[in-house]
Amino acid sequence: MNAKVDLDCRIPNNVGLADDPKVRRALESWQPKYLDWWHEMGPTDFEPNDVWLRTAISVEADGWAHYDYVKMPDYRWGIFLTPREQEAMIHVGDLTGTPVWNEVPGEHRNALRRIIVTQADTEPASVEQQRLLGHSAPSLYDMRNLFQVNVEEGRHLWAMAYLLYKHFGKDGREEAEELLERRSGNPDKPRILGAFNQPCSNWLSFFAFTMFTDRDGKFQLAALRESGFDPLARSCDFMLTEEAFHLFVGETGLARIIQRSAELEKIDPEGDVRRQGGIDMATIQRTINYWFSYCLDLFGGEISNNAATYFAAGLKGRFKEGERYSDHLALEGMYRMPVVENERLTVREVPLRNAMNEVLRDEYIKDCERAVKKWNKLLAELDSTHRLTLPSRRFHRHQGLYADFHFDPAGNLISAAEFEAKRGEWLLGPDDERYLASIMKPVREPGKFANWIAPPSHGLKSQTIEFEYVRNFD
Ligand code: BYC
Repeated sequence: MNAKVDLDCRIPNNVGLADDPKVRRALESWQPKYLDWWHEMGPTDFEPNDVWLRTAISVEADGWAHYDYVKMPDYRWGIFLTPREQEAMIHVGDLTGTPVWNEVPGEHRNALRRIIVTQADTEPASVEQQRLLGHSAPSLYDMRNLFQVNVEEGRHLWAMAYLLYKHFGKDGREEAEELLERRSGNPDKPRILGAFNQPCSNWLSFFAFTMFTDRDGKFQLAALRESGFDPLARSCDFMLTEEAFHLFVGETGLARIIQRSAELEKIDPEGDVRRQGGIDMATIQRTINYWFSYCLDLFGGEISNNAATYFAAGLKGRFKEGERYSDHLALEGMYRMPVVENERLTVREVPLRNAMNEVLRDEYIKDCERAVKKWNKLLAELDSTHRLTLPSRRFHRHQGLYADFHFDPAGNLISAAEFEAKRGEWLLGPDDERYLASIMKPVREPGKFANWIAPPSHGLKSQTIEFEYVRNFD
């Protein structure tokens, strides 16, 4: 059932495309449309540059990636599924203990298509959101990381497009085409999920995006890796390998900004970070509040019939379902959830299956809290009195139970007027955007970094910080 890695054909893959002419031809006809999309919506102004990129070339734990200079349009976007050693069993929901599906079961076709299309849609969306950031990159190191993230999101789109072409016939073909037609932030043909239509126009937002939004990706992919639909589970498994680097970019990028801000605060006689050309802690906090709250929405409603159905049918599991849980039916438990009733917060018990979105959101929040703790430790080490926090899960929500109400960052119910009065204090806004745009001038000398961010502790792979990660500028 595992095909060998084929790197010499038009679409590198380990899914046996050479022996599957129908799907191969379909994907080969999608390829030029994908490239047209990349030439229109990718980081187009950097197409002539040589970028020192990682390319996936196999699925072996050691040596799955190759590093070299590549021009982005020549990147070899491939399709790789983690191989199965033996026949796997469904381990989520009502069919636990029966063999996984290698084909889509008719009764789950619509649900699976919807999940795959939603996942797929986020990949090109993020490339679109980030397409102009190369112009204001704080270093060649960071510019290269941005492009690494971009090409790999493109590869994740390929992974999902393959599933659509291989398993969903005519509908799959149409969905794959539409993935290249929707546009982030376009009111007439927006991307599917809210966070993927928000502008990401500066590097503080880019690092918050890779920290918080890519982290939603980590948890959604981890839930889909538990799926009874084996090709989806195996695709997501391999995508997670690449995703780890994107999370590193976000978490360490924010840490480097926080470090530099603490340093600049000490340099300025009045502790005014902006006067020193840096990013003050209040702006960092507003950025965290903004992106974290939009990303909480990506987990869907707190009480969700969709989530219960996906779990029952074995389409989506919990984070590390196989390792962490012994009861894979989840028919018994209840989840205690704060809800608004009669204009006050009260706790309601929800059957566990209906609370699966919330169970996954809990894991996500825990992981984000871990990172914030690390940043605060760094602030303490630098003798800064500032501390960063995550806002309450109820703050600034657009999906689910809390979307119709207003809460302060501590999670207290407040009026719409109170929220509006504080919006500028709590959330990244136009004044911040203007200031951030004013300081984010490109730095392209190898080993040099913009004033508002500290250098990383080391270079990438075997390279130094001074390495020319992107070259061949006009
Ligand atoms: N925005 O039952 P509900 C990544 C809709 S990120 C807009 O509450 P459900 C990446 C929902 O579609 C990971 N609409 O939620 C990161 C439904 O609409 P319909 C992406 C939303 O279905 C960075 C209605 O509200 N992967 O990989 O249980 C860079 C009620 O839905 C939103 C996935 O998302 C929203 N935020 O859960 C690159 C995994 N939330 O059908 C990549 C696949 C909900 O009534 N997706 N709605 O019209 C899923 O599993 C689920 O669709 C969701 C929603 C978790 C998103």
